[in-house]
Amino acid sequence: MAVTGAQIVVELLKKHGVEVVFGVPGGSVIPLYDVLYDEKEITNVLVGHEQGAAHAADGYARASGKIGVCIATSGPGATNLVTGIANAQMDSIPMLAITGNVRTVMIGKDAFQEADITGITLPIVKHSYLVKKVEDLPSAIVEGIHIATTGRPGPVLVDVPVDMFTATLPVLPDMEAALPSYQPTYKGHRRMIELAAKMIGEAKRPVLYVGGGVIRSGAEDELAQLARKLEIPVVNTLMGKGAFPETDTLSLGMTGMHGAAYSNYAMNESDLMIAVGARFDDRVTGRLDKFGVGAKKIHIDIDPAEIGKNVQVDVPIVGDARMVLSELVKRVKKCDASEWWRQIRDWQRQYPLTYQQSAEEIKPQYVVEQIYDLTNGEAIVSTGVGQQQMWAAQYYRCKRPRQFISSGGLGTMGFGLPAAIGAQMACPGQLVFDIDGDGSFLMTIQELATAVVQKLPIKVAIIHNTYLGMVRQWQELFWRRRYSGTRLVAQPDFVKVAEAFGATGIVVEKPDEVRPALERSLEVKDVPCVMDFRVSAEENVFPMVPAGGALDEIMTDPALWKSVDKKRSRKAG
Ligand SMILES: Cc1ncc(C[n+]2csc(CCOP(=O)(O)OP(=O)(O)O)c2C)c(N)n1
Ligand SMILES: [Mg+2]
Repeated sequence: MAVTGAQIVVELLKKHGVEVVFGVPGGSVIPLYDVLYDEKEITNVLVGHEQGAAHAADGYARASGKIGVCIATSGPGATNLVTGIANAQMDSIPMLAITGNVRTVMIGKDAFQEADITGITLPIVKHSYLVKKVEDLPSAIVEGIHIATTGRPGPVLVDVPVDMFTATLPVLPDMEAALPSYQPTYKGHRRMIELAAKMIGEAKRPVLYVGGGVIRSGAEDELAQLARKLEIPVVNTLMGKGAFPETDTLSLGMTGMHGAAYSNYAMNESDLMIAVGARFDDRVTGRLDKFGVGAKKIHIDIDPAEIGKNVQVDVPIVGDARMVLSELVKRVKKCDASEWWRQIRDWQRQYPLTYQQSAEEIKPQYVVEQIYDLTNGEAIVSTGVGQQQMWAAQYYRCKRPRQFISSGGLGTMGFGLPAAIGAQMACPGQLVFDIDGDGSFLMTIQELATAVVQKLPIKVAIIHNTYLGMVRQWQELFWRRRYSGTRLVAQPDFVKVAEAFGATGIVVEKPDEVRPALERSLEVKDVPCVMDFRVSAEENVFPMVPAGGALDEIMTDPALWKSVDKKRSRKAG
């Protein structure tokens, strides 16, 4: 019996293990939605805005390790996906975005709801297809999934004119992706691995610098073996949270602009950096000409384009982190890093990650600490973007991969709630917290309806500081407190908003109400619980490497102790 393009898409999604799709229908995708209507094996999640669909697919992928799928109609539906696609591209998230388009004969005629979405997204996808013949539809889906999920993962867009959904093929082709020119390198070069092992053997102040690539590759066990065998410090990026347990004595936690001072000092003073699945992002390196000048560098990455992109390295190893680490670990011996550890422990004592507690005002860091304590560090945590994201990263220490779901590369406000929806769909039995900003939350607040319909017991902790706080912090420190456009003057009553959507809302105004509110939220089943934490308005995220500064120019909270670099912080303040 003949099959339609829409049936082909759905059958191939099922064949590749897709269990949930997020989207909004429209004229160009009605045939696809019509097939989904009868489909038992795929949950069809209607979201409020296509950006929410892309972020939910992204959150689903991050939490599950599987591909996330989103669907949008032609024109505005497709363009609404753009931010979410760019977000997935920057953080290497496997995603399939299926868009409808106007009929093939109408393409290029400025037809109603026509947008050149393959053109628009060209720089922000790993690959894309515009299907012009129904014969090409099966390979576009199969190859698309293959490309999105292999090598360095990323988003693939398949744009399908509506008549391709209704056109038929005599049978559903049984096919595998055949892409001779796309062959990612998984196995690291043996000679390079040997060189790396030798370099590690000679190092006195080595540091393992691990990023999201470790999580994408599933290399956490191999990484832990290497770290434990060598007994050397491990720092992680924002994306690398959970790649190595941040609770481990070898872990120095997050490095970079808002990483712990000791973690940044360790990076800067090291004589050997072993970068694994990390890309020397500017938020990690700070000023490049002062970054790790005394360190040799080994760079393990599956994407050859990352090697030497920002930083020249001594030993490049192109390959899959898991495969490379498992080879490397066989060839190394324990390092003698006792002197180095003495120095690091000293820094840890001198510059701990800390903040000033208050009995009157709720400190945002305290809220995160309490969430951490109550959930025993086991929850899945998504975030918005801004100060709250950095406090979540600093104070919610992650024990396992896929636990921390945050927009790293693009820094997309509004990511938190839809990403939490995707994560909760992927992990129904687990506790999911969205630690969000008052500004960020508003950007995709409509997805509360999605969470209510799907009966998702997500806990939303709004760090309500009445500011676009991170921008305000920069204005305070570097722009003479000229708070232009950063005061959120007319925030809605978040409790009423939550209730209007059919969720539970709790307002929290005093420090001693924080814990009881969180405990109450755990009792809320089947609907989201929105907690409005009225926190101190002008709290800053410290420590901080000023943009463009070197890692050793890190500023600590002037109120806590004498700044590491007094001159700089006085000037900035
Ligand atoms: C979509 C988007 N627009 C603008 C920005 C720039 N930006 C970065 S942080 C920030 C403030 C975020 O405010 P809020 O969500 O309240 O978080 P807070 O910093 O107060 O914790 C802004 C506007 C961004 N990252 N994303
Ligand atoms: Mg805010």
